[in-house]
Amino acid sequence: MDIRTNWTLSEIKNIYERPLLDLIYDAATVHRQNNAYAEVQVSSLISIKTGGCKEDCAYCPQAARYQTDIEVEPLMTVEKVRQRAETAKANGASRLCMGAAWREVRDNKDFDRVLEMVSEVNDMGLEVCCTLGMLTYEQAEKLKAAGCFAYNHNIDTSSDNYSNIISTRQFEDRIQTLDNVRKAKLSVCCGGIVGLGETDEDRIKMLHTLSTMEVHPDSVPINALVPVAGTPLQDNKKVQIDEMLRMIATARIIMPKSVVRLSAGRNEMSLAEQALCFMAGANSIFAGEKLLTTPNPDFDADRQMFNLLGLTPRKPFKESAPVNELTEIAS
Ligand code: SAM
Ligand code: DTB
Ligand code: SF4
Repeated sequence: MDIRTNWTLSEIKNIYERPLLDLIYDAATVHRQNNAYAEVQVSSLISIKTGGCKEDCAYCPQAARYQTDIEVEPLMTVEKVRQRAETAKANGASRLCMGAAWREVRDNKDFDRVLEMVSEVNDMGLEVCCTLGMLTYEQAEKLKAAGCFAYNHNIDTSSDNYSNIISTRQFEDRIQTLDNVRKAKLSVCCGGIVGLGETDEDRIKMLHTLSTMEVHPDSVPINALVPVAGTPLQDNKKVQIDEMLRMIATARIIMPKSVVRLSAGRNEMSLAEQALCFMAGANSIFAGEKLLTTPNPDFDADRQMFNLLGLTPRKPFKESAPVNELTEIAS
């Protein structure tokens, strides 16, 4: 199947609005044609620097300006990260994603320590992903040289809705960082959140932005908002399973070879609901009892789910380079 980067909004809308079972069936078909559909990538998250962030992302418990329950923690030691990586590896994770509550990366001792963490974890045979906020091209190159495999930087919502959610940076800033990441030949991980109060049109526009990037993101996390007390979105309505399914299935159809990650929100989902998400084309999860600051199913629960559904965890470095760069792009 051709990888298209010229999707129109109306094409995506037509897919997104199909009757739900037809949409899931079509997405499952695309998934089986393009991917080893029973293989699921297992990533584990570590919050290497928690809370106290200057930004005002309305969903985020780590923004300093909101009164939330999280404990602010300075940058972790390399040794602690190594221990956490060991546990993740022993539990079948192939990727370790290190998140920092930073607006942007600064060229200082903290960044040097992150580079050390990257190199240690890479030496353990795990794919390393970082999510550290905005990044220059030179910083992206340094991460790559240290052994970083992927960089996560979400657009979160549509460009139209962006300023309702975040005022301390612009949508364009995100796109600029993503360009720097792609140019440094890091695997690009970029997706968004459902449940911020956005309309279906915003969701379709967000998927349009992702699927019309010059090269599709290699992985696309679809997060359901985890409403956290103290944040402006604490009382938002719980995301329903049909909303997640429409997002995952549409993402699968328009970005057939990207890894689509069923991300935040799994703690609130039944096994049957998650099974439908895998059927609709999700082929990655975050595993381990915590995401960054909020609860997630533990490794044991996911092992049982994989056994029951006949899923297997994907081995690290299955693709030695960003998957979408290896593919011819149809115009
Ligand atoms: N500070 C960096 C940044 O913003 O890029 C990296 C860490 S930040 C916590 C990574 C992503 O987590 C955000 O872009 C957002 O998509 C997701 N996220 C944060 N809080 C969330 C929540 N309460 N529910 C769902 N997703 C959330
Ligand atoms: C992504 O898209 N989701 C992850 C990861 N990338 C960094 C983060 C989810 C965070 C959920 C809220 C929390 O645990 O703090
Ligand atoms: Fe800071 Fe990232 Fe949270 Fe925004 S999402 S407040 S940038 S940690």
